[in-house]
Amino acid sequence: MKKRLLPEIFITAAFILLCAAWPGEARAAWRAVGDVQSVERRPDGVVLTLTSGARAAVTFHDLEVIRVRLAPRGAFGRDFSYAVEPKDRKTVAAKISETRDEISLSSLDGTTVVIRRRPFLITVRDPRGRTIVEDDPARPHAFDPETGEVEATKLRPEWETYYGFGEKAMPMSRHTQHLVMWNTDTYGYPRGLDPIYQSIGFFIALRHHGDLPRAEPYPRGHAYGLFFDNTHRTHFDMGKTAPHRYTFGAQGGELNYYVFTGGRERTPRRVLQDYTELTGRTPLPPLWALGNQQSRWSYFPEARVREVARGFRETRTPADVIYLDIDYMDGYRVFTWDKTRFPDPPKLIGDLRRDGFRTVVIIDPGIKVDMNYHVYREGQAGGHFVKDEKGAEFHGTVWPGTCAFPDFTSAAAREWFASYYRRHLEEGVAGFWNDMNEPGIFLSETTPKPDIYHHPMKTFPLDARHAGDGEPGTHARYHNVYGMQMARATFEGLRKLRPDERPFVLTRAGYAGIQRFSAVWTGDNVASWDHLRLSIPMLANLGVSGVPFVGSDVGGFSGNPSPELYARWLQAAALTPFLRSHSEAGSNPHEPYSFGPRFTDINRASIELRYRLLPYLYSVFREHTQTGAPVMRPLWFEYPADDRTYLNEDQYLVGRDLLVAPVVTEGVTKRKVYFPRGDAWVDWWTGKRYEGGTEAEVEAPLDRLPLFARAGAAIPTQPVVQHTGEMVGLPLTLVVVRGADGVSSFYEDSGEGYEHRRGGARTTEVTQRGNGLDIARRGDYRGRRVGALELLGVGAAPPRVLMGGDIALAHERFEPASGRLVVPLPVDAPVSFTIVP
Ligand code: MIG
Repeated sequence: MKKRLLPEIFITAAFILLCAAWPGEARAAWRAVGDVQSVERRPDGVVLTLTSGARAAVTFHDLEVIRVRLAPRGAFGRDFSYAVEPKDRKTVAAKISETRDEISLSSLDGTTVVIRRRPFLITVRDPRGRTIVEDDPARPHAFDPETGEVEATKLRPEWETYYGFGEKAMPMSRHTQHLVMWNTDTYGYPRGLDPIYQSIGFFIALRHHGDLPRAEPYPRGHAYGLFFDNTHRTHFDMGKTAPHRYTFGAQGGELNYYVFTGGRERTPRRVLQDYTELTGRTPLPPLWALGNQQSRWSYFPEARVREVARGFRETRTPADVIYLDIDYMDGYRVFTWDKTRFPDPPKLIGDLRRDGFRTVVIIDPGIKVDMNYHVYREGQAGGHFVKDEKGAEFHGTVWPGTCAFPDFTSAAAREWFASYYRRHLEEGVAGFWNDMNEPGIFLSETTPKPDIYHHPMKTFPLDARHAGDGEPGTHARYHNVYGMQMARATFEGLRKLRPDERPFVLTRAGYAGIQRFSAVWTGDNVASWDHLRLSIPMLANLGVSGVPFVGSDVGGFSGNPSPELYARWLQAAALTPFLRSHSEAGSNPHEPYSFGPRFTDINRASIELRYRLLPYLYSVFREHTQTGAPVMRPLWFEYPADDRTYLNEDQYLVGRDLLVAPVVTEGVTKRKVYFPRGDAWVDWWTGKRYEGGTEAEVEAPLDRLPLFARAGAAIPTQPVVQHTGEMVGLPLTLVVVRGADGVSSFYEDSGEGYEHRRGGARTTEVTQRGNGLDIARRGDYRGRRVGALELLGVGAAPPRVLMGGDIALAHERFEPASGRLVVPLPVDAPVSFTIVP
């Protein structure tokens, strides 16, 4: 590799110039796509030739999903996408009609696309003829023939808010923001920095309709979704430049986007269901991966790892996973061990496993250029590395020094790389953590930490060459999928090597569809209150971008949290889908038991709460596999008719039934909580009832996470365990939230493997109607018995619970302070109860 050691000042100047010269300003070469010249009918839509020479295909991808493809030079590329889950697709018939001015396509359910001919403009209408989204007539689809850039602009109604876009260090709604997709290693990213690690060009638009006539059959919030599937550097201007429009575009490739109308419901739920039908869902993770995870850069040597594990068990702080960061390797060579620090990995991993800990190790993409290193030698011999513009092996500097990089856009390279996981699996490693896969590289040997956020040299040169799975292309084209394809290599490799186990993969970079392969963490955050606050909109928006298994480094990766900040962070994160503490080398210890005895108790309680609720959390993961709904949900996702939820970003829902309102401000012991309209909520700790559509100030002493359960719900819980291995056979306690009728269900299977796909699963449905409580079961899996009912929110005079219609249950226990009536059930308890007030 040419060593390009530019003086810092020059780098900074180049960076500023680069920003200033970014497109959008000089529009001289831009051309509108023009008028419709000819129409070619297809079963699912039309292909249009436009006067600029561009061609557009407007088709129905599904009844309520419209696809627009626009090739500026008139020739469509191969129809291939890394985002779209490969599966057989039915063709959706479109009814096509033409007039002098318009072409209109309708699907069976009445969703309609109206295409204006002069110039080419698209409007999407719902089955009742109302506009969902339309092009801005002042800015038709356009392209720049010199640079290859493409762009589309839609009208933006007042008060339309936007969510999703994957991982952004931004507030809940992204209206009036300008966003860029270009995966970037952004150590210690400040709020607002963009882009960061992930590129997901999907968003959900939500619009409040104000007071509508009574005849209005829809809820007052209407949603639709848009996914721009283009792997080049893309941008989205969501009403920043002009509030009445939004624009999205890319530096190359086709305009290729989908509009999700949300069907008749037009709800966020429906939009996300359709988006995840297209790009896939996260399969059920192994149960242990839902446990508490502990990481650090790095725990070494082996004695330190054992000491940390012991620390958890001795302080009775539950945990399931321990991580090994880069220092376990021999000179940062992936798939090797530092034999001094870790003389006997299988022994260590086996001992940890017997103590209930799984081991996860980090695997980076950089392969040290070293002829004595078998991975490099074999990769070179197989031609598996990314090439430079001349076709020679591309080299860049990362942790090991000079490295070559597997071309994960090649199936052969993916398989080759994945084959090395075999050894680690044999050693007992349970999961893998793919880092630095933006890909990030260092500016030089002397700047080990990438300290300039967006310098173009922080990744491969734009003209480096990739195989592109049969569509060879430059790094400019494939940069944004590199990380996802690495995670895919890992996931698919593990599936093959261990067909009976569910893989656990964690990745930093990704593209739309990453959820099929991996969990995602939000990279190098900071130990600050602001980053704690930011973690909620970041994670919730990842969830509605189709990525459910997400978490942030608890306590903040860089810097040192105060004991209070760490405790509040752990509370806030306790019920997030992926729970992991992680911290930078050189920082103070970040184990939950390392902040003094008082905080050890507080932190233990946060983790215990998670373990109590694991049966519920697991059920919510299962729900994701069925509907695409996220595990961690922003309030508006469930309550789109309540516009007071639209900008809420310091509360979240776990599934449908739990509302979490963490404290994210220093020194505070109360906070305001908004209860979304449409349900009543019961305080988890006091049993106090709050009506939907109201706000209340609640007590939040340092040892309490404000938590509320939806009236009418039934939530499966279990006794505290030290790790998921202790769950087997433990009876469940069903928390029955009083105060409304309702139906909830929870899901059980063995927590590992694939028997659940062959009938080894069970769903339990719990119905509360008036005084009746019924439990119904579906499925063959022999799950755990309900050992007790816990009626929450029962008030001062507790009811009596009768088995069936008559026999009163003995041994009831009433806890007035927590508004709970605990009713132990005999082994042969029936499935119907009467609750007599
Ligand atoms: O250049 O592996 O985001 O979690 O501890 C830093 C060392 C590389 C960045 C990851 C961080 C990890 C660290 N890595």
